Amino acid sequence: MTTAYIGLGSNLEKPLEQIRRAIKTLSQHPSLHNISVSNIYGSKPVGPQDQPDYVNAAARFDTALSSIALLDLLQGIEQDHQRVRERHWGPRTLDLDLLLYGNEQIDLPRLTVPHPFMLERGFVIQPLHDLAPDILLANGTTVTEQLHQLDTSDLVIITEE
Ligand code: A4P
Ligand code: MG
Repeated sequence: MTTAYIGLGSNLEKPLEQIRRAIKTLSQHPSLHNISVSNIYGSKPVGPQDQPDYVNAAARFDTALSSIALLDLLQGIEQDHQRVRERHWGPRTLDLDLLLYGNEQIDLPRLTVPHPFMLERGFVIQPLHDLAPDILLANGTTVTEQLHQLDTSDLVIITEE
């Protein structure tokens, strides 16, 4: 079993419902065990500003799936949400990013882990902090220390787990 962390994001088609539905799907999946979910946050878009605000969260679970099989599963759930992806860093109904897969460093054409932009993104690090404040990130700092480097003033808690 490997412990994995994922980031969830949505800013189209009732984002909070998208995130809640994705959490339910993940919780009920037979290959994902001991799932825990962060608080759910509202956040301002990073990247193009002419798009709606996001809803973001993170989840942790244990799985016997390989990293690629897990990516397939996550992309399948994105498809089930009829994800529309119009442009890079643009609006989407559901985005599931594999943040961490155990301590593995993965560099495949389809998969880079740890997720390349996670360290600089408050909307990733804040929910990750809810789940695992003390784990070490790729740059050698804890999630708590990394959080203190970031501006999280645009984040608001929508629901507390
Ligand atoms: N891929 C490689 N590594 C991974 C990984 N660790 N997890 C590949 C998931 N996918 C990974 O992803 C493109 C390809 O990346 C996939 O086919 C997969 O094989 P995508 O999500 O389809 O592409 P994208 O959305 O155009 O780009 P990207 O880089 O995934 O966008 P991000 O980084 O997800 O950013 N602002 C706020 N406040 N909240 C957000 O959630 N999200 C984005 C999207 C921009 N701004 C945001 C938010
Ligand atoms: Mg993505």
